[in-house]
Amino acid sequence: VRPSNPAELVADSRTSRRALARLLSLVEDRDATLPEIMARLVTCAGRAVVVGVTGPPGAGKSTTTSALVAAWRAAGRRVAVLAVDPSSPVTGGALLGDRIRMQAHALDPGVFIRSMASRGHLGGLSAAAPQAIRVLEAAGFDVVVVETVGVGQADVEVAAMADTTVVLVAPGMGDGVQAAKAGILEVGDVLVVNKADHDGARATLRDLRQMLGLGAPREPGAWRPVVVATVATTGDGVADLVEALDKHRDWLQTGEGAARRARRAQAEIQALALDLVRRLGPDEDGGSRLAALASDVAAGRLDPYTAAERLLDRP
Ligand SMILES: Nc1nc2c(ncn2[C@@H]2O[C@H](COP(=O)(O)OP(=O)(O)O)[C@@H](O)[C@H]2O)c(=O)[nH]1
Ligand SMILES: [Mg+2]
Repeated sequence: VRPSNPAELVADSRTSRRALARLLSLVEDRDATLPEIMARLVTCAGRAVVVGVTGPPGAGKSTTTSALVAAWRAAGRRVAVLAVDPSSPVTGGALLGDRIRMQAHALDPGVFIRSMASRGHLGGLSAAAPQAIRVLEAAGFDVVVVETVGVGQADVEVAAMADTTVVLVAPGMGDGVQAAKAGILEVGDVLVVNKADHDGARATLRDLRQMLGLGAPREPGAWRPVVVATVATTGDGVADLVEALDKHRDWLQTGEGAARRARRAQAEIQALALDLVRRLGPDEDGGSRLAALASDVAAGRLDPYTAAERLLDRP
């Protein structure tokens, strides 16, 4: 029997992968029970460290994530990985390759890996990802990794939802430059030059440090991005990356962590509020109010600003 009521699903998600997977599908499909589910998860907020991993396709995000998972597991931490493609409504082939790279952890009960698409979400994954993170926090994971596929605006937004954002580039291919153009370097708390076994890694490191202006003065107490070189396939440098992430986590305790989470909640509330307004169509509750206001505006009895205010004035 498949438990289907929200209370049971939430209770079971700590021990049953099936319940957890079902909850994430409900998030993905923007199910009507989501408000109730989210209400049940309120007290679990902030339990996990959320690490965003982004960077150009092929730079080694999945391989690096897999190496990080191994390191965290060795330290006894439970890890969930959310592989998301913000630009695609369907789970694409890129994520299939990720699954293969994560296969080493497939049988570990302390690891949960899930690909997610933006089905049904008007706000795309920018709206769905925070809810998926809430579900995974409630299920008892200590670390939630959100890996995005590329360097588009949506990828940057999703990655920036994390407590700590890792931006990964590889030598050559102008990856560093591409990342800089996409505005992705600014969101990186930790920058990784992966494939350090390739020619040009040193030049990429230098370019990156230059682009970041690492020597430039910053506000006192501000985080100074850390640049790390790794070979994800062999694990070289992964310990340095783990150390950089731990250091950032400690820095977050100074108050910045709470501020980041509040900013993230703000974006989440706005996305949900916009979604609610958009759904005040003819078929939803409030639709008749919209129809009445619309005919008043069309007939010249009411101005549209007042109508909009009245629409938001929910009973
Ligand atoms: N030589 C080398 N290859 C790597 C390294 N990291 C990843 N790769 C390879 O690069 C390819 C893309 O890696 P993947 O993790 O899927 O990249 P993603 O698209 O950013 O997730 C795979 O064939 C990996 O085996 C590395 O440090 N050195
Ligand atoms: Mg990948």
